[in-house]
Amino acid sequence: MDTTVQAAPKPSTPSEYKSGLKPVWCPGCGDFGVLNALSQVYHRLEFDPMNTMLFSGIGCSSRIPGYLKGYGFNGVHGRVLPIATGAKLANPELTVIAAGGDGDGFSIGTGHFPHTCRRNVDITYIVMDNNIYGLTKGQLSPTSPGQMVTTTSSYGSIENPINPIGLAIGCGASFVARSFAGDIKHMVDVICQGIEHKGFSFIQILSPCVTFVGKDQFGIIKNQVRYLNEVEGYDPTDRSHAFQVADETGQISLGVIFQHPFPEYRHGTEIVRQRLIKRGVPEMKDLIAKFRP
Ligand SMILES: Cc1ncc(C[n+]2csc(CCOP(=O)(O)OP(=O)(O)O)c2C)c(N)n1
Ligand code: SF4
Repeated sequence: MDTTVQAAPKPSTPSEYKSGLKPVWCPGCGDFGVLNALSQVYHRLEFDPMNTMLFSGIGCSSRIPGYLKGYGFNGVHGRVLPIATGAKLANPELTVIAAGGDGDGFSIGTGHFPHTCRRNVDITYIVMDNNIYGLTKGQLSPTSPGQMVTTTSSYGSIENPINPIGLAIGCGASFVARSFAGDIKHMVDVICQGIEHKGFSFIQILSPCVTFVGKDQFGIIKNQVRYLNEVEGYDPTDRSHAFQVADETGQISLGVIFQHPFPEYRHGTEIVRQRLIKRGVPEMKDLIAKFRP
C-alpha cells in the first residue's frame, strides 16, 4: 500500500487561500478587510500553505488564523510575539506572520513588543487596531484616545493613549508601517512590503470595531488619511521624519513610515556560532547526536 502523503495543490486565487470557515465577526467589522487583504497577499507572494504559519493571541482579530489556509496557532492572550519568534528561530524556512488586536499587543502583551522590535527576527506583526477590546465587549484599550467613552470609561478616558508607531521606531524596529482596513489595495501593498523586508516588520492596521466604537469609524478615518508615497520629500529611511509622523495629530499617514536594514537576529547567532566553533565547542546538532540512542 502506498502511504505517501500527497501535498495539496497550491491555491491559485485569493479566495482559495481562505480556509472556508465562516468568520464570526460582526457584519461590517474592519477585520473582514484585513482577511481579504491577507488572502490577496498570500496569492500575490505565491505562498505555499505548507510553509506558512499565522500566529495570534486572543481577541476578535486573533481569530484570523482560522480563516486562512496554512498552519495557524491561536495562542494565549498577549503572547503572540514570543511564540512566533520561537517558530521562526526553530524553522527559518517558514514564513511567519503574527497578528492580533491592540489589547493583545499593547496591554497584556506590551512587554514583548520592545524586545521583538530590537531583536529583529524576520517575522511580520500585524496589529488590527480598533482602539478597544472588542471580544470582551468594549473595554478601554491602551490605544483608546483620551476622553473616549467605553464600557470601562463611562465618563471618558482619563489616560493618554500609547503611540504604537513611535514605540516601534523608538525600540529599533527595522520596518514600521500603517494601513487602513478600508483600503484593501493599500493593505496588500504594505503587508507584502513588510513580509519581504528582511527583519521584524510591524504593521498597524486601523481596523474599526463597528459594534463598540461605531459604524462611523470608516468615514472618520477616511477623511483624515494621507498617503506617504504621495508626500513630496518624505523619506522612510529618515528616523526623524518617521518620528514626526508618529507624533502627528489631525491627520493619519498611511504607508511605510520607517525602514532601515538593521542586521537580522540570525546574523548575530551566526557570529556567535562561528566563535564557538573556533573555541572547539561542539555544535548543538553534534551534541544532540551524541546523546541519541
Ligand atoms: C490572560 C487573559 N486575560 C484576559 C483575557 C480576556 N480577553 C480576551 S480578548 C481580550 C482583549 C481583546 O482586545 P484586543 O486584543 O484589542 O482584540 P479585539 O477583540 O478588539 O480584536 C481580553 C482582555 C484572556 N482571554 N486571557
Ligand atoms: S466586536 Fe468589534 S472587533 Fe469584534 S467582531 Fe464585532 S465589530 Fe469586530
